[in-house]
Amino acid sequence: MVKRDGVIPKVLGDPQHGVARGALCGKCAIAYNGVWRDQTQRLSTPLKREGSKGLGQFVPATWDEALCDIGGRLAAIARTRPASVLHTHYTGTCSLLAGIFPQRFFNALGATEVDPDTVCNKAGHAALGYALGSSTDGFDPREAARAACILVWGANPSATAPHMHKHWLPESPAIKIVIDPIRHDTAAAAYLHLQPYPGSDAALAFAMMHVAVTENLIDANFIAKSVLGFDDLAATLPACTPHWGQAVTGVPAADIVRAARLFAAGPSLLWLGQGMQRQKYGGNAFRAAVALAAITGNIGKPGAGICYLNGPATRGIDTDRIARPDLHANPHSISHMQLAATLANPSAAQALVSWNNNIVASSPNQSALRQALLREDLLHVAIDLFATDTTAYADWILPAASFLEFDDLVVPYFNQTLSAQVKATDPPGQALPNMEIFRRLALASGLTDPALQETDHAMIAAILAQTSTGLDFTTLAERGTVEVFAHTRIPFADGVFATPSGRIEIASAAAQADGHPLLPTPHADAWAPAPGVLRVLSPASRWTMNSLYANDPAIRAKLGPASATLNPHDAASLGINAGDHITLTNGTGSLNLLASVSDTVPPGVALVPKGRWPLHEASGANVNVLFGGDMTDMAQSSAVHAVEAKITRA
Ligand SMILES: Nc1nc2c(c(=O)[nH]1)N[C@H]1C(S)=C(S)[C@@H](COP(=O)(O)OP(=O)(O)OC[C@H]3O[C@@H](n4cnc5c(=O)[nH]c(N)nc54)[C@H](O)[C@@H]3O)O[C@H]1N2
Ligand SMILES: Nc1nc2c(c(=O)[nH]1)N[C@H]1C(S)=C(S)[C@@H](COP(=O)(O)OP(=O)(O)OC[C@H]3O[C@@H](n4cnc5c(=O)[nH]c(N)nc54)[C@H](O)[C@@H]3O)O[C@H]1N2
Ligand SMILES: [Mo]
Repeated sequence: MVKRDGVIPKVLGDPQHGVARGALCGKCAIAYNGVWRDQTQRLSTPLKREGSKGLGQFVPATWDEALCDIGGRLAAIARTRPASVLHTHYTGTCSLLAGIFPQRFFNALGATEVDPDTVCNKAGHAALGYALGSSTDGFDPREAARAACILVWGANPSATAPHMHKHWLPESPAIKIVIDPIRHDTAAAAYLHLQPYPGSDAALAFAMMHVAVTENLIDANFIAKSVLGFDDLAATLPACTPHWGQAVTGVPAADIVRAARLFAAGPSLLWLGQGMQRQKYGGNAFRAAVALAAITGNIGKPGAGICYLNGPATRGIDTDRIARPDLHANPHSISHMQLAATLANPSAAQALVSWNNNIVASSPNQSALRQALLREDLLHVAIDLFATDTTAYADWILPAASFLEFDDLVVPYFNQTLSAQVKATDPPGQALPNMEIFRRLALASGLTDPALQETDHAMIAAILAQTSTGLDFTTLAERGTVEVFAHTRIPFADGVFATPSGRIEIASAAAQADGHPLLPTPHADAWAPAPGVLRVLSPASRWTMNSLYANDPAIRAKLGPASATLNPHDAASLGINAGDHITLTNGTGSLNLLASVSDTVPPGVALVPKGRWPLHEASGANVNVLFGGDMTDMAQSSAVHAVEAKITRA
C-alpha cells in the first residue's frame, strides 16, 4: 500500500512479504485499485427497501433508523423463536475480527448459523477428522525444501494460490505430480499430470496403494506403530490393479505406477485440494488419499506430510475467543445445501442476515433461493460493500467498510504466517467495519452482555497474546507479515494423533458410527453419462475470488463472456464450434453460455468457472442455477462438481 497525505494512490504488494514478494496477484492488483476504491460503486449509507421484494429499489436512511427497525424486529423474533433467525457468512473478508466477531452477536441471540464450510470444504474436514483427528494441522510449506515429491491433488494453485504456483512449487527441488481432471497451468508445469475422471480419486488412490504394497514400497515400521486398519485395507487391494485403475479412472496404468513409485519413495508432501472433495464421495476420496500417505510413511517426517488447511490454531490462536460459542445455549446450524428450502419455510425462517456472503451468486439452487428471498414476511438484512444479487432482495442493506479501512489480523490458510491489516483510509460515507455494525446491532437488539461491546483493539491484543510472536499490533504493523515459527513445525512428528486410538485410523469406528464404511472404499463415480450430457466442473477462476471482483470493469474484460469450455472431441460430436451459443440444462435449471473449445478439459467435462455475478449476465444467472444442492457423503457438504447437464446449441 502506498499512502500519501492520507489518500491511497495505489495498492501494491509488500516487497518484504515472504510469500508474495512485492507482487499482488493479478485479480487483487486490479480490483483493489479499481472497484474496491470506486466511491461511486461502494455502498456508503444504510438503504431501506421501497416497493416489492426483489425489485432492488432502496432509499437512503440513517444508521439510527436502520438499527432501530432491525434491532426491534430481530429482538421480537428472538424472544419466541431465536433459531428462526438465520445468518449466512463466508469469504467476503477473512480477517479474524471481521470474519468472526459478528458470530458473537448471533451466538448471543441464539440464531441458526448456515454453516459456511458446507458450501466449500466440510467433507474434507470430516474425513481428515476421522483419519488424523485433525484437518487444520497441515505441513509447513517450508518443508518443501526437504521433500522429494509434492503431490497436488485436486487443487489448482495457478488460480487459487498464485504465489505458491509462481514461487513455492518451482523453487522446491521436489518432483511435482498433479492429479486433476483439468490440465490447468500448475498441472501443465508438473513432471506428471494424472487426469482422472471427476469423482474417481478414491479408486486412483487404491490403485496406487496396490502398487505400493505389491512392490513393497510401504513403511512397515510406521504402519506397525501409527496406523490402524492396514490389514483390512490390504485385503481389498489385490483387485485394485493399475489396469483396473485405468478402467475406472481413465488414468493410464503406467502413470498410476509411476506416480505411486515416486510418491511412496518420498519424502512426499500431499496437498489436498478443496475441489477434489466437492464430489458425492469426496469424504471417502480424502480417506483413501490419507491411507496412501499413511501406508507409505509420508506423515510426521521431514519433507513429508499432508496439508488441507493450516488453521488459526496452528499459530496458537483460539478463534472461540472471538466467536464466543459459549454464549449460545442451543447451537443450531443448517447446511447451505438446505438454505433455499429452509428460507422458503416461514416456520423455520423468519429472518435472514447475510454478511460477508453473496448467496445468490455462490449458493446452490439459485432459482429456488431467489423465490424464497421474495417472501415479504422474511426480514432480510444484507451487509456488503456493494449492491449485489443478494442485497437486491433485502429489506435493509447496511454498508460495510473494506479491509483497507480498518485494523485487523490476517492468518492465511496455507503458510503459517500472521499479518497486520492496517487501516489505510476511511470507509466511504457512513460505511462501518463489520465489528462496529454488530456492536451497534447488539445494543439496538437489547442484548446487554458486555462481551458484545468488546473493542477491536482489546480483541487484537488478546489474540496476539495467544501467539508465540511476542508482538503487539504496532510492532506487527511495522513488520507487515511474520512467520509465526522460526523453524518449521512437523505435525504429528511425535506419532500421536487425536483419534480415538491415537493412530491414523484407516479403519475408523467413529466413521462407521456415523454411517460410513469402516474403511475407505475404492469408489469411482460411474463414468457413462447419457449422450450429450457432460459433467460440469465449476472451480475457481483466476480473475475472481469467489464472486469478489467480478463487478470490476477491468476484471469483467479479463473474464470475457460467460463460457463453457469443452474438449474438442465433445464439441465435434455435439456439432458445437468455439463461439457458438449453447445451453446447459438439467433438472434444476438452464444456463446460456458461449462455447469455448480446449484440450485442457478432458472428454466428458464442461468447465464453467464459478464467481460471475448473475446481474451482469444476459441470462440473469450463473453456474449455480444448475446446482440442486447434492451433498457429499460427509457433513452435508457441497458436491457441486458432481453437477451434470445436457449441452445443446442454443
Ligand atoms: N483465484 C481464486 N482463488 C481462490 C478462490 C477463487 O474463487 N478464485 N477461492 C478461494 C476458496 S474459497 C477456496 S475454497 C479455494 C479453493 O481452491 P482449490 O482447492 O484449488 O479448489 P477449486 O479451484 O475449487 O478446484 C481445484 C481443482 O479441483 C479439480 N477437481 C474437480 N473435481 C475433481 C475430482 O473429482 N478430482 C480431482 N482430483 N480434482 C477435481 C478442479 O478441476 C480444479 O482444478 O481457493 C481460494 N482461492
Ligand atoms: N458452482 C460453484 N459454487 C461455489 C463454489 C464452487 O466451486 N462452484 N465454491 C464455493 C466456495 S469454495 C465458497 S468459499 C463460497 C464463497 O461464497 P461467498 O462467501 O458468497 O463468496 P464471496 O464472493 O467471497 O462473497 C462475499 C461477499 O462479501 C462481500 N464483502 C467483502 N468484504 C466484506 C466485508 O468486509 N464485510 C461485509 N459485510 N461484506 C464483505 C463481498 O462484496 C461479496 O458480496 O462459494 C461456493 N460456491
Ligand atoms: Mo471456499
